[in-house]
Amino acid sequence: MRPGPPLFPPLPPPRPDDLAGSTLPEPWAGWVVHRPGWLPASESEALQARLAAEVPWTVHRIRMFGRWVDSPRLSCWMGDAGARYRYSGALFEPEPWHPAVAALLPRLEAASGVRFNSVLLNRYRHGGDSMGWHSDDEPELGPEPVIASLSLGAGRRFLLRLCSDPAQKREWGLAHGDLLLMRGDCQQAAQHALPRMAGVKGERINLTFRWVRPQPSPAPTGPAPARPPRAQPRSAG
Ligand SMILES: O=C(O)CCC(=O)C(=O)O
Ligand SMILES: [Mn+2]
Repeated sequence: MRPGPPLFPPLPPPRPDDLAGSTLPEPWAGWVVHRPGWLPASESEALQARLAAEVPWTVHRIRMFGRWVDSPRLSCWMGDAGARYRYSGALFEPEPWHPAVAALLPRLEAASGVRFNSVLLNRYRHGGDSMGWHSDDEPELGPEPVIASLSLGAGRRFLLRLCSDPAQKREWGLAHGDLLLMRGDCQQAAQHALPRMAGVKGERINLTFRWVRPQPSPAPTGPAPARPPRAQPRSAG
């Protein structure tokens, strides 16, 4: 594990370019920073191809309405040893850093103003893969986590809605190489989702970098284990 990051990194001060050109009112403007094309296209292409081929992708089993179900995408939890993550009723041990992701980490940290010790990778095989409404509000992320999300591949819609009034929504288009930061009390006050998009044929990989408080070893009674992906690509939920 790398030495010495604070348990809960402070919120970085807004940078001059964070709000430049943003037409969003508060609270959205304070929650989300979108930097289109943050990673140059040639780097994004090479990274996407490497990650698709070399990451140990699995279908995470998640708890929904009291049942264990396959999540509708492929995933991989990666990070420092001890950066375990409890998510949708399951506890995930981190895979070791992929060298290409580790090489990116200092740039992500410089762009975000905080340290990260882990990343959730999600692979959306086509427009039928998705992520439902949720907040990244697990206790090990701390009270106001800064989450840096890097998108590679097919463009997809990213939605945010208020917990107090779900009809109030905002939408961002996330394209190849885009960086999106979520911060402040975004995870307490809002939920986000990556909806299905019927017309999208291409694949997308998304990496959400986080700082998780290192967790003790799990009790022997674990949740349903993740399993390798099936050959057939379509999934329902
Ligand atoms: O794929 C995305 O853009 C969102 C991913 C996400 O919300 C997550 O990993 O928690
Ligand atoms: Mn999320």
